[in-house]
Amino acid sequence: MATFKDFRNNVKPNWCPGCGDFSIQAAIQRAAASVGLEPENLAVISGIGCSGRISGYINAYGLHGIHGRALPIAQGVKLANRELTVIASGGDGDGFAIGMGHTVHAIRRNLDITYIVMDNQIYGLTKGQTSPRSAEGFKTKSTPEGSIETTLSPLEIALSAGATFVAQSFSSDLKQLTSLIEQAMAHKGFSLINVFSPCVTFNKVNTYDWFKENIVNLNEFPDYDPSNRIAAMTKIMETGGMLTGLIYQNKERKSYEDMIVGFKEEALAHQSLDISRESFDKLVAEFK
Ligand SMILES: Cc1ncc(C[n+]2csc(CCOP(=O)(O)OP(=O)(O)O)c2C)c(N)n1
Ligand code: SF4
Repeated sequence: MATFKDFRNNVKPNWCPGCGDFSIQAAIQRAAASVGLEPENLAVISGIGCSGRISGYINAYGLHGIHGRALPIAQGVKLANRELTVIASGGDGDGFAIGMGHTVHAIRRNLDITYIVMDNQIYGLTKGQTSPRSAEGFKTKSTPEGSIETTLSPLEIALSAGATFVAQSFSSDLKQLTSLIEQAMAHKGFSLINVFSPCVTFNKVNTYDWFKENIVNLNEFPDYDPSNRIAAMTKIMETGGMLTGLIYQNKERKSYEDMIVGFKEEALAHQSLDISRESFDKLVAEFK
């Protein structure tokens, strides 16, 4: 059986020392091993950004795609091979700016994949511009007078879009994050995990200390029921979106794959795609 070390490769991450993304990589490797996966059972598909490099640092199938397009690729991978556990990942710019259209529709489509957003509330790779997750008043090179736009709330959007699994975590809380990734992988449908992941180089406001002071852990509410969607929305709003833990899960709704009549469990590559002469002629006749 694989251990987390089997999900390591020999590529040295070129993230800045202290970047939150290191812990997210470690959490994915630990979770993959603890749910009993082997590297050949996992595909990690990422977008573009510092965060997008993650697919190259994990020993599994991987694809470093294009900006904002991790989800269409990940959904294609899952449809072609249902036997794979598929993780899509990228930054808050990747998923909530250029890729937001895909994010909302992937959520409502509910394919069985896990989407991990590495949310540093800034564009890291392009050297520090304001992202949709930056706070109002946030000053960067792109908003020297401070951002005048409202901060986007991905958790509220996910719930409104019909998400079946919504969680949030902090890269420093490796135990909680690993457990949430394990639960997301076990969930039969689309799972969103938004992870606060400090950018130590460009974001001098949302630092490790700032997150520690502002995060509200769901552990503080022992009676909280993650199957209650209205309670989830209320709690997200009450905590200004700073809630961490498993916020909402709907175990009733079937995944997209399970609703396609006749969609087989085996990967396309394992199926015989031969077609009889009779069926072929019938098909061609339909187009005459
Ligand atoms: C189509 C396209 N538009 C813009 C860019 C430039 N670009 C690269 S990464 C990025 C944003 C990076 O921020 P984020 O997605 O939050 O990831 P981070 O680097 O912070 O991890 C942008 C705008 C690009 N590569 N492709
Ligand atoms: S620039 Fe920021 S997000 Fe990018 S690797 Fe450095 S610390 Fe991480």
